[in-house]
Amino acid sequence: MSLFPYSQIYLTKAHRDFAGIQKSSKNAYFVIVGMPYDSTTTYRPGTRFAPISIRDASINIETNSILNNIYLEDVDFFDAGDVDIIGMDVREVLRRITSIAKEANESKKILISLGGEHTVTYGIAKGMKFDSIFVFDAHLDLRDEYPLSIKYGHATVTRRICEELNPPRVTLIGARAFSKEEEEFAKKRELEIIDILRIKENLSECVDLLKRAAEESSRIYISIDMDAIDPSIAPGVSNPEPFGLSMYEFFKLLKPLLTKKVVGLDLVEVCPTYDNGNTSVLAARILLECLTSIWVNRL
Ligand SMILES: [Mn+2]
Repeated sequence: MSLFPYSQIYLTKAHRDFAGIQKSSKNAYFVIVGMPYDSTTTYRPGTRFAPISIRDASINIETNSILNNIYLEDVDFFDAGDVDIIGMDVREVLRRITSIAKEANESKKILISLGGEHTVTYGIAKGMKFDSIFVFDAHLDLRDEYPLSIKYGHATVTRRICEELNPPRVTLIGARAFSKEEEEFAKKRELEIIDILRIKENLSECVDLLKRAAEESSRIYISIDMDAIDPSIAPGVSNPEPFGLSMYEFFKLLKPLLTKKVVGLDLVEVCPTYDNGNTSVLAARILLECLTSIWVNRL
């Protein structure tokens, strides 16, 4: 039986598998899917090239985990390739992504998605069952429309998730760039925002808060927008914002969330056309640490 009996028609095998390792799809604990979409991008285009670029980077780094005492080849994952969505209408793109997320979720595989722009997260979240979503992002992505009249895009994604999917817990981590409209919506909806100043001034308090939030959750979804990390470290993103997370801060905040409760995780907004190569390598390293962390906590 194929992993994705229905959505197979929407997937194209990548020319390289993540980390150059391919295990059987049947036994895979994780399934990796590329989502090369960037048609709503308003500033620096090119995130459609991220899945290829991150896979290329992943075969050029060592497979040992920094956070866990294991190697990536000890983890059961399967790289299913990329969804066929480049340049398509956003509603069709989201429909395809949702069908894949739903199948992964129903077959009890943890879906690891490689963006693409942040918009893909809405499609994934719609196909998943979870009660808590944790979003690492410099931005709030809580605009109602952006640009005017555009409802489904990279700057409205968290707003659509809140309004249409209504998860009980929404936590935004690393925020430092937003409009008045977004701030008002966040207050009204009582979203938990762990902003950058709070992190810089009291990291351990923020880590404890996330630990508690993870304990109180039963099914966790994680979205990592690479622009949460400081652009001096991760320059290749579509909308860079100064004063971001260091790698130490990022991993300290992320680690307590990487439990057996995770149902899916995405890493979005890597933009190879504006990268010096470092951002894709960093993305590959982050994914390796996520896979190994969730794996060691699976029992
Ligand atoms: Mn962002």
